[in-house]
Amino acid sequence: MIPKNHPRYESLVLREKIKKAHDEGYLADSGMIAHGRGEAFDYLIGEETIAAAYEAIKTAVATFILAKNPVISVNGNSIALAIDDIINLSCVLNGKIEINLFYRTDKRVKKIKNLFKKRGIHVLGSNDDELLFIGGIESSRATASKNGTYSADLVLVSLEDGDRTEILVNSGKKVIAIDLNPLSRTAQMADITIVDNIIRAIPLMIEIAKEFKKKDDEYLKKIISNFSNEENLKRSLEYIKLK
Ligand code: PTJ
Repeated sequence: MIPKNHPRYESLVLREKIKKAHDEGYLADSGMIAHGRGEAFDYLIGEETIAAAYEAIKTAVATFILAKNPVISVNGNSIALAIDDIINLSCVLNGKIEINLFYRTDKRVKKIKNLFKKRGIHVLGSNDDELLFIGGIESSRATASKNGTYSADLVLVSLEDGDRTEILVNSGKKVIAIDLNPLSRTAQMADITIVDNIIRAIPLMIEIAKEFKKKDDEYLKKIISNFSNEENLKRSLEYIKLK
């Protein structure tokens, strides 16, 4: 039981969620380590959405709205922290949800699929789906649903190791990454990187999506054309250095 007045209450609650997901068998063992890395970077940005991230979020939402077949890719960590927000985002933005695991086992896939099923949501990427493979990815992350990632024009990835984003980008897909580490391979290779905690980024995306859905395409295209991921990542790094 974490006392509510503990100065690190929020952070400890997230740790509990990660631990629970591990106990329930759908979070990879390494997911604990990945969470710790995220915590460290979150500390460095002051555990708040910085201005650069806010801009990346706006660009990400504009790009998402203009996409034809967008997919939200989920893994053990993203589900443990943000399953309900991810479902809300997929509803607001009409995005499919697809399971994509680095440490893929039938057991983990089944458990994650059931978490969505309990909430009335059908997910792609399970063993019942028509699965294809994206060439050049050596890990299980190569798995791609025929109607999802394989044919998607946009993939939102989060809390991911770095073996997929570059290949997705090179195959012509737009990639939006949520990653607290601006130096990670995923962050560097994505088209749009949101350097923020998934637990803050997704609710903000939902809020902005509701507003942007009322805008015309020209408005959205202007936001996209004013954005440079390289510049944005530099701003995040500067923020960390100067803090
Ligand atoms: O569930 P699986 O099998 O797909 O495995 C997932 C893990 C997370 C184990 C795997 O993808 C992995 O090892 O990831 P990495 O290489 O540790 O990368 C995870 C990235 O997510 C790091 O750059 C972290 O800084 C970042 N991260 C961690 N927690 C958060 C985060 N980014 C945003 N919000 C967080 N809460």
